[in-house]
Amino acid sequence: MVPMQSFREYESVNNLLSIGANLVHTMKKRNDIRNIAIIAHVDHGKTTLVDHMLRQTGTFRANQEVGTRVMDSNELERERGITILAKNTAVFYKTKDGREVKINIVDTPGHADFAGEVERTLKMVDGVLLLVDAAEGPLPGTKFVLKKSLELDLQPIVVINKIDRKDARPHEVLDEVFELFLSLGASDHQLDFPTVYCIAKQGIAKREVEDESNSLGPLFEAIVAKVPPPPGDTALAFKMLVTTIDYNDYLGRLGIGRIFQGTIRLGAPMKVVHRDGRVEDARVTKIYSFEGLKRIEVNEAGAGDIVALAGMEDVEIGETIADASDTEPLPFVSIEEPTLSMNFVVNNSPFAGQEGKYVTTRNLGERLARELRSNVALRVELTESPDVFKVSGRGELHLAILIETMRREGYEFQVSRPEVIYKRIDDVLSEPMEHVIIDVPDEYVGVVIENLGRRKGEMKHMLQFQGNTRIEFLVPARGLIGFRSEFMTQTKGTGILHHNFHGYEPFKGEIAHRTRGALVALENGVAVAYAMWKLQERSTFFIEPGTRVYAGMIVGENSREQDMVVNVCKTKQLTNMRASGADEAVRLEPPRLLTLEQAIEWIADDEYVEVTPQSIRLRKKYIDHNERNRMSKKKAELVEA
Ligand SMILES: Nc1nc2c(ncn2[C@@H]2O[C@H](COP(=O)(O)OP(=O)(O)OP(=O)(O)O)[C@@H](O)[C@H]2O)c(=O)[nH]1
Ligand SMILES: [Mg+2]
Repeated sequence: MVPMQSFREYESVNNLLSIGANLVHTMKKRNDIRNIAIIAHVDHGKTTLVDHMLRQTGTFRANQEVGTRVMDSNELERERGITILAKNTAVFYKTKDGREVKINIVDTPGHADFAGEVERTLKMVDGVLLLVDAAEGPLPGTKFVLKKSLELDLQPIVVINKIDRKDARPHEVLDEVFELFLSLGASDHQLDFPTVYCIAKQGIAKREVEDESNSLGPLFEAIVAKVPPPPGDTALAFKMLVTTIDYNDYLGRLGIGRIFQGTIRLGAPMKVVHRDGRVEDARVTKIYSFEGLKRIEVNEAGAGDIVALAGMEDVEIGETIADASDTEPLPFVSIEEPTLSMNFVVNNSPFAGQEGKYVTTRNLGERLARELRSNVALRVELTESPDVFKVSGRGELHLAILIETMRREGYEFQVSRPEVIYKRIDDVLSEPMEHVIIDVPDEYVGVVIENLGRRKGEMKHMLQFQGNTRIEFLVPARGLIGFRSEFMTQTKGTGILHHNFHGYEPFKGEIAHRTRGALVALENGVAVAYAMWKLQERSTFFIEPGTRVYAGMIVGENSREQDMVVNVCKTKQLTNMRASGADEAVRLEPPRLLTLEQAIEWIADDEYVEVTPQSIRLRKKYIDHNERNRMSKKKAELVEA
């Protein structure tokens, strides 16, 4: 391990460069540090690559049992096998010529809904590893993250990953990547990117596909050689941009970011420059530097490095921590606006308060306010009703992950159907559009085109290769709600669907949502197999026998368009059959138990999903049958008028 004193060392780049480079002359660089982010479309292998970067730089003991995707440390990340939050780590790499270089690495999520995580963290780095799957090639996510990093003029290293795949086509994919750079208006200097071929899963990197290699050495060498060292004048007044917030049970809030200039020492008085212009006093109580999966306490840290600071209770993402002598804030990146919103509503169902720990308006409001402090792409607005918060994010998954996280923390609440966020652009009503790429076996092309056509999708390209077809569409974001599950069924699980935010376009007209009505429970009670059996010909159930239900709760889907009120609690008279629970005498179709995301996609405007630590229930907003009828009549009259 490298002693922390090495932070004080820096080399000025002017020692290395020719004397003619006057501009760089005054800019000191930390040649012992490189700061990189790993960016890609979802699943192209970022977190797996980080595993091996950690392993090959001695992060783990020789005989230590280490799992895969260690950076995906939170529970939902592990369950879903995707990265949700961008995270920092660092490794020390010894170059071929014997220098020790600290490489700060940001592992970013590839899923479009978490793109805000990529945007906020790119300010920390000087270069990016753009991973591209050697078989899939560049996909919408690749384009999005590349565009963001080209805008910041970060040095790209293209990593063609998964060259071990049977269907790998690394050279073609490299051409496609080059085309993508061109289409994004990359400068000549950006087009001159270095390329590395990888099998992240085995920890192998090569400069040419034919090369022999059994390590990531060539990748590390490329990082050290091609990514510019961070500017790092440790003699200037201290300034750091906070790009991540973390919590620590003992220390409270930690601000994580890159030190742009100067040096910070433990206990030093500092100013927090808030985004609204307020300047607040603070004192640094702990300084951590990153090393593998650990954070190491240090007494001081200098420009160019990425550190975590404790002692600034009120600091937010995008704010500057600075020395009193120069409180001019550092510029932050702009984060793209949310495209989808949902109402989070205090639970007022008959079962309210029975399963959750935090159920009040105040609980919900405080939790959402806390979320805003680190979830930069999220927005929360108050509404006319104190019990309703309008929460906006970058997609269904972005919001679903928040809902799932809160539910696991003990919160109980209801959510409404997601709605896209419209905008008036030049006085024209406009809506968010998604760039969709679909790969399907040829036989499903027809159904997919038909389905997306109904959803106002516009086909842009179609390409056939070896029995598969790749089709590109522009589809209104609202048309994609509920599409994924239909698509999976229609293509018998063989289809692959990718989409990313494309931009706003004029409103495309009405899109029909659900074609089937809800099956609504008549009265409070416990669902009985016998009653369900009598109804199952005309419906699909979302609950199992034995489930507690309330009047107005949705228990399934009707095969017709209208809602149908049913009595699922009615027991058979005359016989001595058991009143509830599974019953051997009746054969019930297995219910369609909806996941949180499926429930959110399914509900209509007059329905809620009720979320508690133990249950996901669907319900009508108006659970009283008479009131509901009155309200829907009123609505129909309004529409007619
Ligand atoms: N065949 C092959 N599979 C790989 C390789 N690298 C990663 N994978 C697999 O690809 C899948 C996705 O890997 P991750 O590392 O989670 O991908 P990611 O880019 O971090 O995904 P997100 O963070 O969710 O965007 C896993 O099943 C990996 O085992 C490789 O070099 N070859
Ligand atoms: Mg990942």
